[in-house]
Amino acid sequence: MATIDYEQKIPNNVDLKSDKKLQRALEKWQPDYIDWWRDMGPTDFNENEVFLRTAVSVDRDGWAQFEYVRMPEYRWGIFLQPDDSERTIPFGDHMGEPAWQQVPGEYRNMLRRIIVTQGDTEPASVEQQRLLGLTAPSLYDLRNLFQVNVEEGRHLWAMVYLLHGFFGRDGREEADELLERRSGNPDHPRILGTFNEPCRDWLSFFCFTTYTDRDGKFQLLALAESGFDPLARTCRFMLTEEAHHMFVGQTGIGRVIERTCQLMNEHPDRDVKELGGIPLDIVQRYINFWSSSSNDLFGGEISSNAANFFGTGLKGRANEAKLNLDHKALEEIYSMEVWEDGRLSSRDVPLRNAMNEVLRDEYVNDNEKGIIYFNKIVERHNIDFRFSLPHRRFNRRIGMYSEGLFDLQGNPIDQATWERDKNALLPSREDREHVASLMKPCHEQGKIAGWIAPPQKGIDGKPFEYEYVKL
Ligand code: BYC
Ligand code: FE
Ligand code: FE
Repeated sequence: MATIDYEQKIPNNVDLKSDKKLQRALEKWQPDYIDWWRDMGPTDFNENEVFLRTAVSVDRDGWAQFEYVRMPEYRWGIFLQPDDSERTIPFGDHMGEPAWQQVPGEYRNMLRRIIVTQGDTEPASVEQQRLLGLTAPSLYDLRNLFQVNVEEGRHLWAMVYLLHGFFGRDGREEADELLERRSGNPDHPRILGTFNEPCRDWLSFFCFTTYTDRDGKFQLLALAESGFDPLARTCRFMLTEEAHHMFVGQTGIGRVIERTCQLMNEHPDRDVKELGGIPLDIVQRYINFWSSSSNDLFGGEISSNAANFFGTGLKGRANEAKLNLDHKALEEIYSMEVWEDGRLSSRDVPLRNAMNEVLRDEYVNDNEKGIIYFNKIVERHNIDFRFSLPHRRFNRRIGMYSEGLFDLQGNPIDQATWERDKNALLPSREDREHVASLMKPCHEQGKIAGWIAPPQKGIDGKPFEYEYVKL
């Protein structure tokens, strides 16, 4: 079993103690990380004991161990999927060559940029979520928030390990900067758009963990195929943590819907808002916002960066090695609707240049499944409302569709129509104020706020009423 050495100051399964130089670099960075956590993490709960899971082994089954931990004492560390010394590069121009164990010199800058971009999102999300604990709807939810937070912290560690271990001095500088940029700070923002958006209420949190963490899932799947083996193995282990983040989001939105449906059926003649629930159309608008913003995280539809990432073997498609595909992707074309001169038309793009769109296709598919789950809930309550996923062209800031305005079905609309309809498409100020008005903490054991249904089960076989956080 690939166990993790918890005797070390930095838990790891990469035999850190025999690499003194790396150990020194990480030990120097660690106090800055803890300072950042105490400053920019869930500050008000650093002294509370939280029922958290920690990785004990990196094998598929053996990893979850639950215990009470104070967050700043969480055993952040460096865990890689055990190596497969036979692994070859599964795609691109170097396909079939042994996977790189060191940074390929000619791709160094590109690789570092990918790792920095990935790394930057992790602390950003912790910053975005840092005040949510103050308004948690239950101890169960509070604990899930903190579980997500500590794991995103560990994902930062994962990228810092790569920067320190493989990039020398500029890697160390990048690692320092990962603790210096700040979500939403106009002078020193995080790199990608969504990670600068405020996430002030729990409906936003559930949408974030559904849609933004799911971008994380697909980006990690693509990087898990990387020809740079340490990155691939790091991302494989991160993916095991990611599933829980999306569970929190998906079931969180589902529980909000569940509660609203209950209120609607109990009081058919009254306004859900007055009953302290979140109307379904507001939930839909939050979904519209976070899913469209997260669509941007896949980059432009036609991208020479994406073509280079693929050609060089640094970033593949999701599950590349397992799928029966032309792994060179040199001959194929991808047909897409392009937005040019104010109209849509069809164009064939060399597949490598369309790799962002290929990954976004998978993402959109997964998002569609989530919508089916939401609709099952409203159907079960016999309520005449159906959720839908906005078209990928809707509300974009990145890529060619950002040049136009589109409705939820992806049809072009003019500025006047957008202005007229935008409060029906995206959360309005009124929507946000209503949601904000419901954000009162419910920190009492076994209790839950009125705008959300309790979960079907608790964590690690414990009941919902369990004391998940000792306040
Ligand atoms: N916002 O060729 P283009 C996660 C920039 S989430 C701002 O179209 P490319 C997590 C782009 O950088 C997963 N800028 O895009 C989730 C480029 O800049 P330069 C994070 C953007 O490079 C929840 C320019 O626009 N991982 O783990 O093919 C909680 C033109 O770029 C954005 C990764 O992202 C944007 N949305 O693709 C915690 C994986 N999009 O060169 C964690 C690593 C693009 O003009 N990153 N730009 O300065 C990548 O693979 C690529 O950088 C991207 C962009 C897919 C993000
Ligand atoms: Fe993450
Ligand atoms: Fe995540």
